[in-house]
Amino acid sequence: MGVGGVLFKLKIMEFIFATNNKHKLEEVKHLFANRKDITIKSLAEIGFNEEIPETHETLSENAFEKSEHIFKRFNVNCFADDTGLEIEALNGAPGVYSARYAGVGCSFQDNVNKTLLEMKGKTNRKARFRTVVSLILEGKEYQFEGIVDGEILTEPTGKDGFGYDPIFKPTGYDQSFAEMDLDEKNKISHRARAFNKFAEFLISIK
Ligand code: ITT
Repeated sequence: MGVGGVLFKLKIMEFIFATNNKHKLEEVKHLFANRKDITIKSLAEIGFNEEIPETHETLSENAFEKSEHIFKRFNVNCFADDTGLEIEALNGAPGVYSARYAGVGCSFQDNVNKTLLEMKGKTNRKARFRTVVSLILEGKEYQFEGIVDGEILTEPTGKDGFGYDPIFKPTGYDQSFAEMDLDEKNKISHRARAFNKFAEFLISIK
């Protein structure tokens, strides 16, 4: 029973996050930690241990491919995130190929090393992270985009985060993403911006 005898009924929405990236899962769970009406489950929690195909050349198509894969298999509300680091001096590379920039099966460190090599001597260091979230809610798809501008550092700095975080410094800050804790990164990151739109959308349809 709620205040003043009014019965408040909290409608809890459950989503599967179609990702095999444990860092993304941690960031997004942290972002929604205060939203008691939203439950996020990992693929492991529903017993799915396979790779999800990513066969397209845009973040938008790949994000949809991932969410659709899980929706078709489990018929549940779910979402996926496809993210790319887009570097101006490299004509937008690694972009949609960010996960395998240094080759299939490469590590985060390999990708960082390759990026630093490609950027050697380049004075234009402008870059941005872009995330596209594909949400499938009751069988219908919705997308949300988040972007953060910044620059590529000349050497890795910081130990937190994942992927390209040690070489990305967001505009207006003097720390790399890898020097920020989860709370700080979640205030400004591409992923947080996309998921804030996602959260606003869920409120708007309630
Ligand atoms: P899923 O597809 O299973 O979600 P993934 O790691 O393959 O996981 P992406 O296809 O979106 O994810 O690949 C994006 C790559 O870009 C990822 O592997 C990281 O190397 C990098 N990346 C994504 N988000 C990042 C972030 O917030 N900070 C630093 N690097 C990031």
